[in-house]
Amino acid sequence: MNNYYHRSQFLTSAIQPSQFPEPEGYEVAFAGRSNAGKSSAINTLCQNKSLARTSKTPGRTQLINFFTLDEQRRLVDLPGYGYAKVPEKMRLQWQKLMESYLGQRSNLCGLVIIMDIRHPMKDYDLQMLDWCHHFGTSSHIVLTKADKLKRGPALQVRQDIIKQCQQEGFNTSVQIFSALKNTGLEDLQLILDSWFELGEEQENSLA
Ligand SMILES: Nc1nc2c(ncn2[C@@H]2O[C@H](COP(=O)(O)OP(=O)(O)O)[C@@H](O)[C@H]2O)c(=O)[nH]1
Ligand SMILES: [Mg+2]
Repeated sequence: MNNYYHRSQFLTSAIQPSQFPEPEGYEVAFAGRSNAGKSSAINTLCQNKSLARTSKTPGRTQLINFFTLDEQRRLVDLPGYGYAKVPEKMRLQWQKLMESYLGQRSNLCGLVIIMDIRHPMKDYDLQMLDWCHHFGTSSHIVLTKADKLKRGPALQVRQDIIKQCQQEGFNTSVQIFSALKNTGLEDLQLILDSWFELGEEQENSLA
């Protein structure tokens, strides 16, 4: 396992594209519905309980948070979506910010889509998969809170989603995860490692 996950540090927050840091090194971004367990997954990945803030009430902050792992690698916490009470104006702001990040970020090497295993593949999750398909971005689905289901049913949800993605033409991988039990931590790190490596290889082949 690569230890750079344990060296994570907050870099900066952006509320609009002009505040994005220079696209240096490689970034892996995390998206997910509010309250799906995105911040908890990032904290578990980095084994740092206070890195990304977690809360019991769905947040309204429309910020993109950037974290560094080392000089070459970053994690990006995208604003949560699908919170029913968000006014239309905020939803449009969210849409614009997400599109400008996902559509234009030159050093983005993959998107992790966090879903509550009990409520997977909702509208906005499908929109994320659609965007990845459209922009040619690698994607990985993390079915979190797997501790809420028995192992058999949890694996069945994963199988069903793999099948659904094949039918829709989405080229994505799918895993189960639990921030509470550290389930699937290594699987997630291996996917991210491979994306970071691929990014480096592609850059070297252009040089
Ligand atoms: N049982 C269980 N609860 C979790 C897990 N991950 C997150 N939660 C809880 O779900 C709620 C939302 O988590 P958070 O990480 O803040 O979600 P975010 O809005 O997607 O960033 C919090 O109360 C967490 O404690 C998990 O793997 N298992
Ligand atoms: Mg969060």
